[in-house]
Amino acid sequence: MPTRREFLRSSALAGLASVWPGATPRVALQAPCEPDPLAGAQPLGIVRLGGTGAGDVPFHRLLGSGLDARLFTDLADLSPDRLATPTDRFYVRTAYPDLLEPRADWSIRIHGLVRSERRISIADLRAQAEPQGTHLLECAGNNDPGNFGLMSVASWTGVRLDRLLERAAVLPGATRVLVAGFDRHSQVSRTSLPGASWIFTLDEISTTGAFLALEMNGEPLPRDHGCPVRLIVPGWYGCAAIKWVDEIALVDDAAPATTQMREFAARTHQARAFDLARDYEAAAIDVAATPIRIERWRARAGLVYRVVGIIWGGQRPVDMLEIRFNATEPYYPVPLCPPRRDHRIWSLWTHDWRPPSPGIYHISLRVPDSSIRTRRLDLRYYTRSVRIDEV
Ligand SMILES: Nc1nc2c(c(=O)[nH]1)N[C@H]1C(S)=C(S)[C@@H](COP(=O)(O)O)O[C@H]1N2
Ligand SMILES: [Mo]
Repeated sequence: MPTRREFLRSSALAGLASVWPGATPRVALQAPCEPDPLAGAQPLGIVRLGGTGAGDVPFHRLLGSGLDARLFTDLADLSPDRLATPTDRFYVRTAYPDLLEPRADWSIRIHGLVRSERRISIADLRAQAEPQGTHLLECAGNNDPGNFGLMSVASWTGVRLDRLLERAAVLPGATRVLVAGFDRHSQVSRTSLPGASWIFTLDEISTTGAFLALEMNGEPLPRDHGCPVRLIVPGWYGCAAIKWVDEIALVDDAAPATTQMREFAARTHQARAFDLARDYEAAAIDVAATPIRIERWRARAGLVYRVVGIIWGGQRPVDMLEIRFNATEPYYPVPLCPPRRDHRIWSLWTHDWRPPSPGIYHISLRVPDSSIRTRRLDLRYYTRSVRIDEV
C-alpha cells in the first residue's frame, strides 16, 4: 500500500505529465527534506534551463563519428530511484574506431619495467572479473551549458588493475603505469588528437580502485564504450578512462607525458601541459553541482519554482550547498537531505524558489565548507540560466 505521501506524489506526477508534453514516464518528484512543503501543491510543468552559448543538442543519439562522435545524456529526468544511466543513454565521447577490426583473440600486452613481457587475454580477464560498483564518468570537456550531458553513471564489472599488476612481476624501479588503447580513425578529427593513453602512479591505481571493465550495467561493453575492455578510474575525468585497452606499460619517473595528457592538461586543471608525466596532478573531479530541471508548482501561497539539481565529484562528505540566482543576489543554503556520502555517483538536491520578478536568472552553486576543493564551481563553470515569465 502506498503511504499517503507517496499517493500525493504520484497523483501530482500524473498532473505533471499532462502539462509536460512528451515526457510522461520520465518524471519522478525528488524527495526533499521532510515534510515536503509542496505536498498537495499542483504541478504546472517544467521550465527549460539554458546557459550562455548553450547548444540545443539532441539527446541519446550518436552524433558524428570517430573522435568527433558525441552522444549527450539528458540529465533532466534523474530521480532518487533512477540515478543510473541506461546503457543506450550513456554519453559517448569517441565512437568505435573504424580502423579497429573486432578480434576474438584480443589481448593486452604488459611490458616495460616487468621481469618478462606477457599478454593477458580477455578470457583471462573474464575469469577474474568481479562487480566493481556504480561509478560516474564525466568528460573533462563537458562544456555545453545547455545540458552538461557528457556525464553518466553505470555499474561496472571488471578486474582491479592493482590486482593485475601484483601478478605482473613488476621490477622495483617501476613507479608508474601507462594504460593505452586503440585510437586510430580513418577520419581526421576536427576537435581531438589521436592517441589514447594515460600514466598513473602505482599509488593512484590502488587508491582510486582503477579497474579494467568488461561489462557495464550487466552486459558486455558496447562497441562505443570500449568493447572488449576499457579502463575506469573512479573519481577521475573520462579522458583517463582509456577505451579499447591493448597495452599496459610499467614506467618510471622519467616517463614523458602522453599526447592525451597534454591535450587534456587545461581541462584536468594542470598548471600547464608538462613534458613529464610525474608533473601532472591527479585528473580528479572536484565536488561540483548544477541544476538539472526547474519544476513550476502552484502552492497555496502562490507560484513556487522547485530547482532540482545534482552534486557529484569529490571524496569527502558534503551536507550543505549554497545557491545563488544572480551575481548581485546573496547565496541561500541548500541542505542536502540526506547528506552526500557516496562520492562515486551523483546525488540529488532541491531548492524551492520564489523569484522576485520575471527575468533571466543565472543559477550557480558553491560549497560553504571552504576546506573542500571546488575548482570548477569556483569558476562558475556549471552555471545555468533560466527565463522566468511569471511570478
Ligand atoms: N581509445 C580511446 N579511449 C578513450 C577516448 C578516446 O578518444 N580513445 N576518449 C576518452 C574520453 S575524453 C572520455 S570522456 C571517455 C568517454 O567514455 P564513453 O564514450 O564510454 O562515455 O573515454 C576516454 N577513452
Ligand atoms: Mo572526455
